[in-house]
Amino acid sequence: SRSSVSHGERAKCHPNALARRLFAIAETKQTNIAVSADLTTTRELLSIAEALGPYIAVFKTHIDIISDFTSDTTDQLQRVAEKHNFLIFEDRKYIDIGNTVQKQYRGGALRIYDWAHIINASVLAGEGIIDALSRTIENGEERDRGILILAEMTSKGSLATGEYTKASVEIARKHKEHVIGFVATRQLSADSRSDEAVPGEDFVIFTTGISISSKGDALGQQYQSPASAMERGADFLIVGRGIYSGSDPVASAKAYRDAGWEAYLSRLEG
Ligand code: BMP
Repeated sequence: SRSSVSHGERAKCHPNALARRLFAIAETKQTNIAVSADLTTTRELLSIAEALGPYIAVFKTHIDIISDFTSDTTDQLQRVAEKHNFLIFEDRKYIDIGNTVQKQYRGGALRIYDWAHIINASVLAGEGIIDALSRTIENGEERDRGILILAEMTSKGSLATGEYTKASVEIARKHKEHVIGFVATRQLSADSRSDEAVPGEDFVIFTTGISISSKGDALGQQYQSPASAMERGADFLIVGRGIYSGSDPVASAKAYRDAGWEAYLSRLEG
């Protein structure tokens, strides 16, 4: 991530076409919000996508929690994504041997490759998982596909730290054609202004565990504020219950968008 550079600049210069598209969306819609739409029916999923579409850059799904899933669920979601110009991120967290994740990504009942622009994977199983997912992208017909490496987690006692997080960055550096960045709580590779900056490297940081009003939940989730996450180097803020669980999700989405965008602008000036 290059936190001192504008989304507009990154939209022009990023080597990956999907990342360019992502930054262009952020710049055009003036939002760095990814809503985590953890809803459990097709009707709720599509209605929140339709309502929040104008205020978000990315729509994050857990498609395996939809109780009435059919291919129509994701066909319709793709239409809403085109209408409101956002990307779809399936938070599948692939974590298995290469041969298995290729089947989980490309096939099965969910056919995630067909409709999700962005997926994520853990490197617990080693570098082969990223190789396998990259090959699925290379052998497929969709060009706008990208991978995020799950480099850290926000849950209490997370073991995704230290050497694991370091290995995440090293593996990402070897797979820059398809790995566009990380799910992490902070900047992981050097800022472009620092001496350690790697020329041409521009990983995108998606940060989960964001709330304006809460510090955590009863099951170990830990939150930080939009301003704190942006200060630590986030590029996109993933917000779930903070947006969809209140009485007015649209008003909440606007509040998170404003907070995230204001923090982004002050970082640019800083
Ligand atoms: P919420 O904002 O309601 O706490 O939801 C957070 C979302 O981000 C969930 O979909 C969860 O699966 C995901 N997530 C997380 O909370 N922490 C992580 O470290 C990684 C995640 O993907």
